[in-house]
Amino acid sequence: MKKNIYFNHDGGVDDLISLFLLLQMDNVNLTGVSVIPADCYLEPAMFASRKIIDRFGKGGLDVAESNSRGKNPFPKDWRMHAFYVDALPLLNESGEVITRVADKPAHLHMIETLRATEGKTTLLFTGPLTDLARALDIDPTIEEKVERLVWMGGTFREEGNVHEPEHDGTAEWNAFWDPEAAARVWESGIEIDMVALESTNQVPLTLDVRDRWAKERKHIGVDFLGQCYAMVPPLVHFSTNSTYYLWDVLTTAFVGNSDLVKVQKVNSIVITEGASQGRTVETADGRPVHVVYDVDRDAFFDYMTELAKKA
Ligand code: AGV
Ligand code: CA
Repeated sequence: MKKNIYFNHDGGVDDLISLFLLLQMDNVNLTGVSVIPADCYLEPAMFASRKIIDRFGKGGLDVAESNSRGKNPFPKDWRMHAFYVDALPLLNESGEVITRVADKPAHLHMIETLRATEGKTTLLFTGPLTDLARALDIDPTIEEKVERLVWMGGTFREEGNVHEPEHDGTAEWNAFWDPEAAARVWESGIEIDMVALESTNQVPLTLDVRDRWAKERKHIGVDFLGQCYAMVPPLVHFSTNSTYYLWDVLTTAFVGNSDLVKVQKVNSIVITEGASQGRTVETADGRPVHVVYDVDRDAFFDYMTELAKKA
C-alpha cells in the first residue's frame, strides 16, 4: 500500500532533490507540496518545485507558498541556491510551467489537503516547522489526520550547525530559524521522527559520490543529481560552515525505506530563548521523539542513486 505524504520544504538543493526523489518512489502517494522561504528565496524555490513536478512527476499536484517568517534568518549565500536549480536547462527545456500555484498559503493548504485525503498522512518537513505550528494553532483537530511527522531538524550533540553571533552553536538550523514553532509542535500529540545531525553528519557530499554520479550521467535523473550537487561545496579536508550534507535527502530516504537507519527513543524539550535557542535537549520528563541517529551510508547512496535512475 502507498503511504500518503505531504511535503513542506525550504528550497535548498537537498530539499529540491528530495522532491525529485519522492516523485520516483513507488510506495509514496504525494498529496501536497508547499515551500517556506527559510533557507531559500521563495520565487525561485517555487518555480524550481513546479518545474521538477512538471519534468519528473505525473501531474495532479499544485504547490503552495508559505507566508511564514522566521526569527533567525538564514545566510543569503545559502538562500541563493534555489536560483541556480531553477535556472538549470534540464528544467527549462519545455519553456512553460504547467504545475500551478495553490490558491491558499502553505499552512491552510496543508490543513485542506489533510482533510481531503482519505486516511492518515505522513508529514515530511525538511525546513523549519513554522507552517505546521500555525496550522495546529488554527485547527488542532488535524492531529487526527496525521500519521506522524518526519522532520529534518535538531541534534542532541554538543555541536549543532549554527555558527552565528549571539548563539552558542548547540542548535541545528531548522530549529534555530523558528524555535517557538518547534516547541509548539513538541506540545502536540503528533508522533515525531527526527532526522537529527547525528545521522546526517554521516552523509556529507564527498568527491567519490560526485564521481559516481558523473559516471552514470547517461541516466537523466542521475545527471540531475550531479548538476544540482555541483552547486554546493563538498567535504574535502575538513568540515566548514558551508560544507554540504545530504540532510534532507536522508530524511526523505527514511520515508521511502526505514531499513537504512537506526532509531532510538529520546525524551526532549526545545529551548526557545537565549544563546541556546533552537537546541533540543534530552530530559527525562520531556516529550518522546524517535531520533534517527545512525545510517548505513553506502546503502543510502545506493538507494537514492537507484531511485534517480527511474526518472
Ligand atoms: O541544517 C540543515 C538544513 C537542511 O534542511 N539546512 C540545509 C538543509 O536543507 C540548513 C543548512 C545548514 N548548513 C547549511 C545549510 C549549509 N552549509 N548550506 C546550506 N544550508
Ligand atoms: Ca531544508
